[in-house]
Amino acid sequence: MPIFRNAQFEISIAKPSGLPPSSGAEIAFAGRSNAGKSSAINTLAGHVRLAFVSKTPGRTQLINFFRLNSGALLVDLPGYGYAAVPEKVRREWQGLIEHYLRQRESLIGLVLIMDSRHPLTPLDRQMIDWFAPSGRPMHVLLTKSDKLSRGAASAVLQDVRRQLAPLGPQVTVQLFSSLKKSGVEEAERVIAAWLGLGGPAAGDEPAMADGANKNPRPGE
Ligand SMILES: Nc1nc2c(ncn2[C@@H]2O[C@H](COP(=O)(O)OP(=O)(O)O)[C@@H](O)[C@H]2O)c(=O)[nH]1
Ligand SMILES: [Mg+2]
Repeated sequence: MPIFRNAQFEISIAKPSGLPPSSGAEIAFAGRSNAGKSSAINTLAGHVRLAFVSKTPGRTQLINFFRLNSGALLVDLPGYGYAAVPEKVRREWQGLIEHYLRQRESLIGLVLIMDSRHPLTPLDRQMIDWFAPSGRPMHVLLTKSDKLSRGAASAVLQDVRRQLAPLGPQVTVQLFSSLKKSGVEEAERVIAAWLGLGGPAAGDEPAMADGANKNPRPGE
């Protein structure tokens, strides 16, 4: 389900006070600078430059909101961990991200982007610590998986799953590559389910089926 197709830019904010009213579901994307967050957003959106892909990491200091077809918002959080940023600026970004992850009522799920070659850095752990207490779902994209052999990628996947297992089943992890466009459907399935767009859940099936049209396939 191409839930991110035709996403439209809505607003950028630099301070918590600029946040639009909390209404409708928001899915946030977070990650270290250069982890591949903008590329992943663009890959999911099927868009070349929805989120700016830069060779100069750490430029995005804003929270950018994009409106999805379903009405939900995709929220692109500023990349963190870029060493060359002055301490004062870094504290401001972190304050903004922390405020958003801890306080935002309409935030229904977090997509955390990590470079599969350097997963779970201390700052990634910090994001997880801010967000996980909400009990809301988090999906980790281990991106740039094309840079690892199959065996190495699968070992990283197992290791990150094991390390995050104590957080519970609402935390899920997958491999992703924006270069190879791999992992797109898996990510879409997980996020569509958060938005209630994953098709009828088992419990929603009509109690009485009349035999015809018992398992209608969408699009037929
Ligand atoms: N090989 C490979 N390179 C990637 C992938 N995703 C991003 N990159 C590269 O990594 C760098 C940082 O990507 P970007 O999306 O700007 O990262 P951001 O700072 O997290 O938004 C760029 O040079 C991208 O071309 C991927 O899946 N595979
Ligand atoms: Mg970026």
